[in-house]
Amino acid sequence: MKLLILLVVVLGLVAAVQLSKVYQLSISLRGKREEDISEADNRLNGGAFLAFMAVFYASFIYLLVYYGSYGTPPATEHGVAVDQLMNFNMAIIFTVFFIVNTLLFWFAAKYYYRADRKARFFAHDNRLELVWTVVPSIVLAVIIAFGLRTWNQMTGDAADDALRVELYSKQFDWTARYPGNDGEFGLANYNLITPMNALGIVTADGIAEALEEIEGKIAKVEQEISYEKGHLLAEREALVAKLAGDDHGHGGHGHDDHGDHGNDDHADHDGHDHDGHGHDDHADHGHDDGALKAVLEARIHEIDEMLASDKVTILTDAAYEAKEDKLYRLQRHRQRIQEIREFDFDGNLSAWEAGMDDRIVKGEFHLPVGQEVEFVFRSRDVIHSAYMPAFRAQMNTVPGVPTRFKMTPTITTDSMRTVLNDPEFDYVLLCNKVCGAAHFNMQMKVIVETEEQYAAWLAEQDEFLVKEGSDEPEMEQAVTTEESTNVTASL
Ligand SMILES: [Cu+2]
Repeated sequence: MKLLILLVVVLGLVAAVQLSKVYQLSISLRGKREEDISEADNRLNGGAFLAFMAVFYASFIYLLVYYGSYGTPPATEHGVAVDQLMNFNMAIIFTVFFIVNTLLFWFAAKYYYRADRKARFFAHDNRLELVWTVVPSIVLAVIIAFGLRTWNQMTGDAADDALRVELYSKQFDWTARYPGNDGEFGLANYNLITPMNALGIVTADGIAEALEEIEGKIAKVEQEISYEKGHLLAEREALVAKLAGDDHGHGGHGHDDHGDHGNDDHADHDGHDHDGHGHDDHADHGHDDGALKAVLEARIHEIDEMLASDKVTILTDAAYEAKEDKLYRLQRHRQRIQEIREFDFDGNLSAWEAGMDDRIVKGEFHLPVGQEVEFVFRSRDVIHSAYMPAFRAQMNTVPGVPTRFKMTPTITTDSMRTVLNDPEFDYVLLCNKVCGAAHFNMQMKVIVETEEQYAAWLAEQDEFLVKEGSDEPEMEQAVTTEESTNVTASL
């Protein structure tokens, strides 16, 4: 098969070479030079330019008609302004686009080369320069002013009674968080992220649990390191050599228990601060050698037992180093958790308690119609982009840099289904930043509904930390139940 393809390619090349030879021969027979092109050829090329323009415009208009719309009317207050801004910009762009391209292709067709015609030499014109500098400047200034006004509408301060929703992105899904009855989001810290606490919400229990988990990991790695066979054997060999050869050693090298004694000795010698300690010094020395021997022997015995136990590990040098690195990282992680400090909101509500009644939802989240919503965005891993096309809203989510914007939904999901005559329609939150392999599937359903429906839905959502037996969460739960009965009553 490959041979066949190769044959076709080779024969094709041979044919092309032969054809070009025939062409050159025919030119020389007609007595023309190769670069002489007839007027008929030029006219044909000019016509082709016009034909291309027609196809170009037709495909452009086709794309515009089939893909040029969001598919829904704007479903937020600011969305109307965004659409106006978009239409205004597009009107300017299309006008310039059609004028420039028409001139380009039409001139190419009209002024194709003719031997008896000479182009006018035209180097500079101040008025022309002025026109094409000033006009675009004014147009751009208007676009920027209009754009900034709309941008400020979306990103300005939210009203005090605005609903606050946090959208949290990670590869590859979204999580929404509602602040609960206290209206405050609990503090979050990425060091506390565990399978049970995907947002890393800070609570006293959460910190205790995270510490416990990490202590377990540290102990495991420490054991793997201390039971490494090669290192144990090397240590044993060194200890045996020390026992045999170095009876008068002053110690203080290698063993913790003994290190203290050694240090005391040094302090006395260096500081000349005897004050009657000289006596002790001698006693220590006498005691020292015997004690050192005992300690060394104890350690050797310990090593023998470790080597005999089933905990013993065998690691390559690289694996041993990797374990040490891992231990270092875990210890640093533990330190960071220990460094998380408590603070209060407005002097009364502790940030550690604020998170306990937060409601965390996945898959879909709900918004009440006509109520201003302030979104706060956080990201765990890479930059994602929260895109809600029907709301004409988009914002990057950046690890370590919370972002935000506000919007007021104006059309419920039900109304939009009626408007579009599509019972399947749903608002969506999409990731609009190519963030990895499953980026295409990173989405969350958004339901816009009446205030009552929303309240009923919210009441059904679990609070982050509801634990039987502890006071506060129980109280919170009582409030929730009360709230949901109110809702039922009002329905
Ligand atoms: Cu993403």
